[in-house]
Amino acid sequence: MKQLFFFSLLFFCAISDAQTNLIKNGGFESETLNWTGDAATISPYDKKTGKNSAVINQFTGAEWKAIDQIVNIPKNTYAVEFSVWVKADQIEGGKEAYNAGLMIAEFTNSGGKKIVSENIAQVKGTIVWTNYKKTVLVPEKAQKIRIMLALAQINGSVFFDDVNATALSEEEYFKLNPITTVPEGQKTISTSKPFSNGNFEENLNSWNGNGTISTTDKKDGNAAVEISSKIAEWKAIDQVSDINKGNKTIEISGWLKAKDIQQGKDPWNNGMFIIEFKKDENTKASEDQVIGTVTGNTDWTLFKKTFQIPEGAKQYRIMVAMSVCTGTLLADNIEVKLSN
Ligand SMILES: [Ca+2]
Ligand SMILES: [Ca+2]
Repeated sequence: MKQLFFFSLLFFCAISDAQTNLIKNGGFESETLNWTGDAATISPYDKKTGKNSAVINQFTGAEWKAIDQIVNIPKNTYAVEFSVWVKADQIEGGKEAYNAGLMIAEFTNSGGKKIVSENIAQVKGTIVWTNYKKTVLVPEKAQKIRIMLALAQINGSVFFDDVNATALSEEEYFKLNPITTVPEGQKTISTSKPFSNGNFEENLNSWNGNGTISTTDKKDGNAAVEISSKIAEWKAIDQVSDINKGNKTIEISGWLKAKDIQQGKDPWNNGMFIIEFKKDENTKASEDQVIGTVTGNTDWTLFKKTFQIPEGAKQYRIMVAMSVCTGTLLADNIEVKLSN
């Protein structure tokens, strides 16, 4: 009994841990504990929740004034959802857009070297308490996040409360941010057949959509598929194949390469390799699942995943997509293994 209790406690911790705020004392209820720097003071009069908020005031000089906190990114974190409540009082002037009240999330490697920096909130003038939210994909090699609350070389007052950073696993992330694929009406009618021509040696045979064949840049053989987009729109190739009775799992692998892919408005607006399970032509058997994503410039990279086939799924659609982003995506050697 004792042991059972111990295990359920562990299980409970594992679940709740994924959803907890990575930031300590984000509501400033313990004044400025856990925060570094002396630029902020506690405001018990003007706050969003609880007893306190933190305020950074500056009346002359327009210097950089900030407090910060460094947090570790938990293992298997795919994205971090940031949220903060901000209020501004007379933040005026400043030549640059970043001369503002700011919350910045800087992803760093283990040595503290900056990989990428994202503005979560950026406020000017006078505004009432407003919630700012942004989800950022964790860049490769990122180990820590430095959260900065700042008045960036400008005069005025900025208040912060309920600073939050929640780590999301890949599954949690895509549950919260389901991928919007091409409208059903635009999809071509599927025909019953096994998956084929994943190596693009027969050009675009078996595939639907807007790809071209690349014979200069390929992983293997003579050809790969290339999907290029100059404007941020959905551009993809896809192939629908049958699931046989008794199939329980499906393993999908394929090679992707990104050339100058600029992420679109949403974090998943990248080069993507996706599987969709279907009950019939118009009904999905589950949310779309991601096999891999690429952005920027990458070399040929192998992505491989195994999925349980959802209840009632009769077909699967494999998509290689430029998901509302610009640049060029290449794919080659896509393989599928169904097993019972
Ligand atoms: Ca508070
Ligand atoms: Ca090939």
